[in-house]
Amino acid sequence: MSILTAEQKQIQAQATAFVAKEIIPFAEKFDKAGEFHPYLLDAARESRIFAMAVPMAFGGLEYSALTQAVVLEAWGYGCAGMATTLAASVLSMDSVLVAGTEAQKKQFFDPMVRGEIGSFGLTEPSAGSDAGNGKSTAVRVGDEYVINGSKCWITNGGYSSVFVIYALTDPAAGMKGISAFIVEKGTPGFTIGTVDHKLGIRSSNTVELLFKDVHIPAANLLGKEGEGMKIAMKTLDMARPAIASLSLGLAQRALDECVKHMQKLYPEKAQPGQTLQFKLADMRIEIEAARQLLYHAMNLRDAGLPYSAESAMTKTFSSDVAMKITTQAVQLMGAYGYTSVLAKLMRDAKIMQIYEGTNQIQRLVISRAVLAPARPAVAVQKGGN
Ligand code: COS
Repeated sequence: MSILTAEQKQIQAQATAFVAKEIIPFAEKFDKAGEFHPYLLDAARESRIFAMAVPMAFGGLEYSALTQAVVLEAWGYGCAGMATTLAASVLSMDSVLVAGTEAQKKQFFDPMVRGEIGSFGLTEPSAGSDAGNGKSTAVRVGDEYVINGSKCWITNGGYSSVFVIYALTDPAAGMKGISAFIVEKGTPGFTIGTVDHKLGIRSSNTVELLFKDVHIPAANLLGKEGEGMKIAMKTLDMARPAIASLSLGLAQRALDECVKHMQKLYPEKAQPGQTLQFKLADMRIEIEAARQLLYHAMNLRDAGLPYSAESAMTKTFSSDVAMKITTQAVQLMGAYGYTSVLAKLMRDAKIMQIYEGTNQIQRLVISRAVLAPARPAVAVQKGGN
C-alpha cells in the first residue's frame, strides 16, 4: 500500500508517463554514444520539472522532499544518466535554499524556471571524500571576489547556466575558510575542461571546471565568509536521498525487466523454479524496504525534523540494494542479462555507491550519529505537495 497522497500519486503518474514517452525510448542511444541529451531539457520545459525544488514565490513547483523523491524514482527507472541531470541540478539549488538571500534565489532560480540547469562545484582532485581539503581560492578585491582553481567530476557543468562553487576565502583557516559562491556561465576566465567518459550514467555530463582570475560580484557570496563547509554539508543532507531515489528506480526496473523476460520464457502455466521465484521475492522485499526508508527520511525532512543520519542511511541502503539487485538480475538472466538493458542498469548502479559521498562516507556520518547526540534540524523551506 502506498502512503502517497492523491496529489502525489497524480504527480507520480505524470512523471511515469513522461519517462515512458521521453526517456525510455532514447536512453540506450545516449548511453551508447556517451553523449548528453539536450532534447530532454526541451521536452521537460513545459512541465517546469527542473524547477520542482524552486519555491512557488520564485515561479517553481515547490514540491515537498517526498514528492521530489517520487519524481526522481520515476526518472531513475527510465535512465539513471538522465535522472542524474535532474538530481544534480536540484543539488545545486539546495545550497541556495540553505543560504541564499531573496535576490540570490531570484538570480539562481530564474534560469531553473526557464528550464535551464545548474551545477554544484565542491569536489577537487585533493577534495573528494575529504571535502574540506579544496585548494581553489576566492580573494576579495573591492566589491568583487576573484576565483582561481579548478573543480572536477562536476555533473551538468558543460550545460549549466548557474553554478554554486566552493572556494577558500581564508586558506590559512582550512575548512573553516571555505565559502560558497554563485558563478554564472560565461563569466570571463571560467571555462570547461576535460569531459569524463564513464562506466555508467553515460548520458549525464561530467566535466572539469577551470577558474582563471574569474571576477564575480561580492553579492554572489552565499551566507558569510567561512560558512561554506556547513552550507555544503546541509546541501548534501538534502541531496543524498535523490541518489536513493535513482537507485530505487534502477532496482525496480531490474526486477520488472526480469519478470518481463521470464514471462516471455515461461508460457502461461509453467513457472520458473523455486530458486528463481525466491530470488524475485527477496528483490521485492529489499526494494520495498529501501522505499520505506527513503519515504521515512523524506517525511522527517518535510516535517522539519533532523534527518541527516537518515539521509545517509537511505542513500547507502538504496544504492547497495540497487547494486546487488542489478548484479543479480544480470546473473539470473544469463546471456540475456549481459546483453540487454539489465547490463546498463548494472553499470549505472555502481556510481550510486560512489557519488554525493561514497557509502563509506555515509557510514562515517551514520556512525557519528550513533555515537553522538543528534544535530539540530536544518532550516529549509517546507514544500507544498
Ligand atoms: N549539517 C550542518 N553542519 C554540519 C553537518 C550537517 N549535516 N555535518 C557537518 N557539519 C559541520 C560540522 O559541525 C563542522 O562545523 P564546526 O566545526 O563549526 O562544528 C563542519 O561542518 C565540518 O564538519 P566535520 O567536522 O564533521 O568535518 P570532517 O572533515 O570531520 O568530515 C565529512 C566531513 C567526511 C562528513 C565530509 O567531508 C563529507 O561529507 N565528505 C564527502 C563529501 C561528498 O559527499 N562529496 C560529494 C560531492 S557531490 S557529488
